[in-house]
Amino acid sequence: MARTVLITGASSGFGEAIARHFAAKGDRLVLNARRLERLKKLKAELESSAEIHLVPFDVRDRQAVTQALTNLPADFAEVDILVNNAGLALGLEPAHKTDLDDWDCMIDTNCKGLVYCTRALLPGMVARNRGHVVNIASTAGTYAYPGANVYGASKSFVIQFSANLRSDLLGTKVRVSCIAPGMAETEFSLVRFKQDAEKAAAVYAGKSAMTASDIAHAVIYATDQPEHLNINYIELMPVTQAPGGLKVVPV
Ligand code: NDP
Ligand code: 8X3
Repeated sequence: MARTVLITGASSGFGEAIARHFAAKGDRLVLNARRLERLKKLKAELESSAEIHLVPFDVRDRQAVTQALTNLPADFAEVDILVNNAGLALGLEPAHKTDLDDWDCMIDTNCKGLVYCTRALLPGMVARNRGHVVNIASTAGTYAYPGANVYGASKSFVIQFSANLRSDLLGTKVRVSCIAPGMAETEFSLVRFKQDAEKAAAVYAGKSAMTASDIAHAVIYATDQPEHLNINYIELMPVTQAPGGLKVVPV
């Protein structure tokens, strides 16, 4: 039976790939991002295989999130799967040199936006005793690297929020999964380096990074399990990436 899947950040990268994978299964989609033109293009492309409704809001806008998600059209209102994917990193400067506005934006998007979307849809899932929240974290939420400062911390928040949600929902049939990817080639670095395409391309050059489709496969795996089974956490990296170990340097 077709499920209703709401994906935030569906205008590029993982979100777009996740939308394509669910559409191919014939699921009903509610797609969010700020860039409406991109969402419209994706809708036009996928609507031969899936019913699609667009909700173009900024996840940082609490009122807009609540308004859109608690007033979905009847055919899309019973969301079975929420994929909290919208997010970003800004900058790679050490903590003492970063722009505080970048930190605000990452916390507002990656943490607050994710909880606004979750909070808006959870009551319906619990009332129906059916649903699945899939949160996109990052390996940066577990392994430190220079310049990850607030980005990594925001993803630690996502990992712990997912675990705590699961505790709150114990006793219901609502599932929670957290997917933590390492390096994947999307527009992520273009956003991190504020549209510097050369700098962004250098991140991936010769690295055989994962693709957005690799991450979509993990989301599909987590959401296709039988209803008695909860995938708590999936961490995935390209073969070319591994945690770096502890360092000691003279000061
Ligand atoms: P992209 O930049 O390609 O996609 C990010 C998506 O998030 C876009 O659709 C963007 O849409 C949306 N978005 C950003 N801010 C907002 C906002 N305020 N409101 C609504 N939508 C927003 O990057 P990825 O696909 O790589 O990133 C997706 C998620 O995966 C992020 O949470 C990222 O942190 C995480 N991640 C990425 C990894 C990577 O290596 N690429 C690895 C691990 C995790 P729009 O601009 O139109 O609003
Ligand atoms: C994105 C992956 O390694 O650039 O979350 O932080 S990384």
